[in-house]
Amino acid sequence: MPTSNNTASARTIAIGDIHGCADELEQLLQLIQPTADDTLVFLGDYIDRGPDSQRVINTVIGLQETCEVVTLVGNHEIMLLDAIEQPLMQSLWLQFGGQQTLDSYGGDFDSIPADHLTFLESCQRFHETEGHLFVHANYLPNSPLDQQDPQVLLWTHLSELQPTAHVSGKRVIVGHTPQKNGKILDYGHLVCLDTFCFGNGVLTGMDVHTDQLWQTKARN
Ligand SMILES: [Mn+2]
Repeated sequence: MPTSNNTASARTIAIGDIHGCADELEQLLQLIQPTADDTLVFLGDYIDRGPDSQRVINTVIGLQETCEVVTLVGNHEIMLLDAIEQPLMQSLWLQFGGQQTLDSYGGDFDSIPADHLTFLESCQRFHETEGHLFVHANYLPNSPLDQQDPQVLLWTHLSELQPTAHVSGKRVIVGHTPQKNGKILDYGHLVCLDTFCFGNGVLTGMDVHTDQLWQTKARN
């Protein structure tokens, strides 16, 4: 048996910031129809701001039965985990869209199930393949991913820092900086897939080998 990633039909599909938009995520997965040969790389920020963070996490956890799933951590997941460990951080997170997340769980921290916390804690800071690097927000071009400043990886918008090509020569796929026109940002060496789903934008998935795009928008 060949390993799944070596089959001709195997796709690697990156998915941008979901921010609680469970309907858009479910519609996107309907379009993509992932199979056991595919790898989905989620770029982080599953939660906050949008209407149903709990359902988003359920959907992503459930996908692990269907295909390979790589889940990056975003700054919003970090804020939630910090809020649980440090009560002083709670008001910050709640102001950044955490209230909507807490509401989706019924209103209090104790209602967040253990498997969801395990999921959030398991999310990775980066993912690297033969041709691509995946991070939530940004990178410094001359550092390997395991030596990057977490602040840059998780928080720095592309409006603050537009990096040149990464020293590895690999194309970097990021989210985090919302593209309010609903179009991906493509610098060639750097692609941003956060297309402002929780606002009035769309949720984007991209096959990083063919650049095929899928986008969904919930009916208003
Ligand atoms: Mn973010």
